[in-house]
Amino acid sequence: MQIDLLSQQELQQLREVIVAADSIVICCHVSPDGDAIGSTLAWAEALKKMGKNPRIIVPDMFPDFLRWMPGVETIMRYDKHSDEADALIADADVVFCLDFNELSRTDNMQKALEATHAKLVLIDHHLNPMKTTAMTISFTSVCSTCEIVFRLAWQLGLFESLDRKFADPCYCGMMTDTGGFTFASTRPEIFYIICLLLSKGIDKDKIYRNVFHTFSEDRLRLQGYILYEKLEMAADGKAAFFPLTRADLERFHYMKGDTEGVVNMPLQIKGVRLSISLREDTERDNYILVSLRSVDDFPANEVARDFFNGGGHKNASGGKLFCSMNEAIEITRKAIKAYEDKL
Ligand SMILES: [Mn+2]
Repeated sequence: MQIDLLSQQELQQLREVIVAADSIVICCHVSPDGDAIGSTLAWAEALKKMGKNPRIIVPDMFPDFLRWMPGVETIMRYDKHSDEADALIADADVVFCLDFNELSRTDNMQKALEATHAKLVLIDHHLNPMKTTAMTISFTSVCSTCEIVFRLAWQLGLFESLDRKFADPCYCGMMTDTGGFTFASTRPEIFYIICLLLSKGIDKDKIYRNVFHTFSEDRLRLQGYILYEKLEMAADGKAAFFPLTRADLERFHYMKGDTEGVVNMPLQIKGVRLSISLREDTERDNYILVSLRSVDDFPANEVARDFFNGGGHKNASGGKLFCSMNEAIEITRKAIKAYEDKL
């Protein structure tokens, strides 16, 4: 199995960048997810094996279900410690930018990253990587930044010396970016790498539970309520959508993240190819957040663009509407009708 990603010349360049750096910062995108946190932690472990002492700085809060990962206590939040973080970024020799493709994705950290004299090295798998960096390590067909980090560590010859502090977060990011290996995960390298990570003693079943089985009672009951009371089928059972009002959310003591993933659930119904969620913003009036999911070649991003002031990926898109929920429901029905022949 071919694990190497870089040419010998690129590998040498990366090694030189690392070896020459006295102070290293690793950062990721705003609202960090499993891949963002996992890859920063795993890369930090790899760099430690090269004798470095990198600092991880993330723009803001990350979810509680990532707190079990070894090393999370070393992560500095920019929004809480911006002065200290600014100094670290300004004095860094190298800043590794993980799991994002342009500096605006770091939100409040963008200015500091633009101002630093440090070499910026991108390690990412999103489309359209930024070009302004000292080295751009971008592989858009790789499932996650964690997988890239694994393969870089492997190619740098670090695998033998690494332990669970590397393997746990690395596996976590690969798992979360593929929905537990249910999408974007058919390449055999992924499972070869999992095999290697298992040899480090990771408990993959426990990692799954730590990340995915952490609902509050309210969150699970909200899902049940949505599916039982709110789901509306359309286009002869080939599309489904549901509206969530502020009152709905209040009834189930809504917390940020509680509706995450619910939009995928109608796709479990046989024949459904498009699912749309409409959610009233908790603060702004006449502001509806729209989320779209599809399967196969149905272009959810075109529906998002044409009807919901949005866009995104073919199978996962988003948008927003500035109207009442009743109007939003009408727009949704119209959108599905307009795309019925593609469903
Ligand atoms: Mn990612």
